[in-house]
Amino acid sequence: MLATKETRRLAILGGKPAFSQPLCVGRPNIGDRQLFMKYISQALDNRWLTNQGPLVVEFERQLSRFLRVKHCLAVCNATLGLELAIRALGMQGEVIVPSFTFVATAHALQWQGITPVFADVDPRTHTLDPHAVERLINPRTTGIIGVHLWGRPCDTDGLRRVARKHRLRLLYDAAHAFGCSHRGRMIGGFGHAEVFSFHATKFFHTFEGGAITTDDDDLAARIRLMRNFGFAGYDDVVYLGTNGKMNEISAAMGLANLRSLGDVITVNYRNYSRYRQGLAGVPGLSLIQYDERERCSFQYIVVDVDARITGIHRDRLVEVLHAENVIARRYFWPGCHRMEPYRSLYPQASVHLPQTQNVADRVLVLPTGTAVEEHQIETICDILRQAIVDADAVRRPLGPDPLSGSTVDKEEERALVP
Ligand code: T4K
Repeated sequence: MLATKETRRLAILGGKPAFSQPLCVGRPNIGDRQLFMKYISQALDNRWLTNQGPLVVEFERQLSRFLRVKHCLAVCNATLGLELAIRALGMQGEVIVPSFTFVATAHALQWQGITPVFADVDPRTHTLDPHAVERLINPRTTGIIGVHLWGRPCDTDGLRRVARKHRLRLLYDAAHAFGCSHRGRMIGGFGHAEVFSFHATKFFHTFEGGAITTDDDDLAARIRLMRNFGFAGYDDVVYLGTNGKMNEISAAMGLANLRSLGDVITVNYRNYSRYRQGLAGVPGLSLIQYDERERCSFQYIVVDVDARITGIHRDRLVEVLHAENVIARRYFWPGCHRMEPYRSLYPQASVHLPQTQNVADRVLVLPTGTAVEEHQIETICDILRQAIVDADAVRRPLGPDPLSGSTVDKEEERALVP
C-alpha cells in the first residue's frame, strides 16, 4: 500500500477542502506592472490605441527577433490568426487536423466552410501521427494543421515529408508553443506558417492576442492586408479582409511580459520539478516529460492516469481535486470529433481515432504558473496520492467509473450501422 505523508480526510469524503480559494489552471501571470503602466501611458499620450500603432510595431519587431523569423504579424487572438493563415494559404476542401486539441483548431476551418478531417495522434507525444495523416489524404485534401500540444513539437520532419509528397500546405497551431524550440530552432519557423496564442491563460499573454509567423514574403503580405479589411491605402481596398488587428493595450502587456519571460519560465520549471518529485513513485500517475535540452516554457503540467494501476479513473480524480478547490482540467476531452458540430456532421470520425480517445480519457492538467506556490503543489500531490490509497472509499459515493472513451458510444454505434 502507498504511504501518505499525512492522513487527512479528503473533502470528497467529508473533510475540509485543502484550499479555501480555487486554484485554477490558466491563472494569468502578471509581469512588470510599472512597465505595463508606462506603456499604457505612452499609448494614451500618443492617442494611438489600435490600427498598427507604435507599440504593436515594436512588439512585432521584438517577437520576430526572439523567434528568428522574417515576419511576425500580431493579431487579436489565435483563432482569428488561424482563420487568416488558413485563408491566406489557400486551404479549401478538406484539411487534416488532430481531434486532440482545443476546439478552435477545428472551428477555424469549419467557420470558413472547410472540412476538418480528424487524424489520430501518437500516444507518446500527443501530436499528429504522420502515418495516420497520410492515410486520410484524398483529392479534396489541401492542407495539414499540426498542433504543438503542450508546447511539445510535432513530428515536423514526418509532416513535412507527407505535405511535400502530396503538395499540401502545412500550417502549425503553435498556441501552446511560444518560447519553445525544436532541434535548437525556435518554434515559429516551421511549416508555411505558425500561429501563437497570447490568451490570458497562456504563460505569456497579451490579455487576448496572438501572432502569425512566416518566412514567406508573399504570404505575409496577404495576411497583412487581410488583417486590416484588405486596405492597401486610405481608400484602397485590394483584397477581401476582416478585422484581425491587435490593439495597443494588448501590445503593452506583451512588451511588459516579454521582459518577464525568463522569470515566469523559471517558476514554471520549478513547479514542474516539484510535481515531478511529488508524483514520483505514485503508481499509475506519470507526468508528461519535456525535452530539457530544448527551450521550453513548461506551461502545462499534464499527468497521464492509468486507471488499471491507480484503481481510480481520471474523471474521479478530477472530482476529488475539485472538491479540494483544485480546479484541474481534462484538456482536451472528449476530442473535437465528439463536440458539436463535428459530432453530428462526422459521426464516424472516431473509427480513425483510437489513440485520441484513449489519451483524452487519461489526461489530467494541473495548476501551475506564478500564482501557484511550491507548498500548494506538495498538497496537490498528497491529495492525488491519498485518493489512490483511498480509491475504494472514493469510488463508493461517486458511483461507477465512466465508460472508457475508446468505447464506441450508442450514437456512434448507430451511425456505423450501414
Ligand atoms: N489552439 C489551441 C491548441 C489552443 O489551446 C487555443 C486556446 C487556441 C488555438 C485558440 O487561442 P485563442 O483564440 O484563445 O487565442 C482556455 C483559453 O480560453 C484558450 O485560449 C486556450 N486555448 C484553452 C486551452 O484554455 P477555457 O475554456 O479552458 O478557458 P477558461 O475560461 O475555463 O479559463 C481557464 C481558467 O483560467 C479558469 O478556470 C480561470 C482562469 N482564468 C481565466 C482567465 C481568462 C483566470 O484566472 N483569469 C482570467 O483572466 O479555454
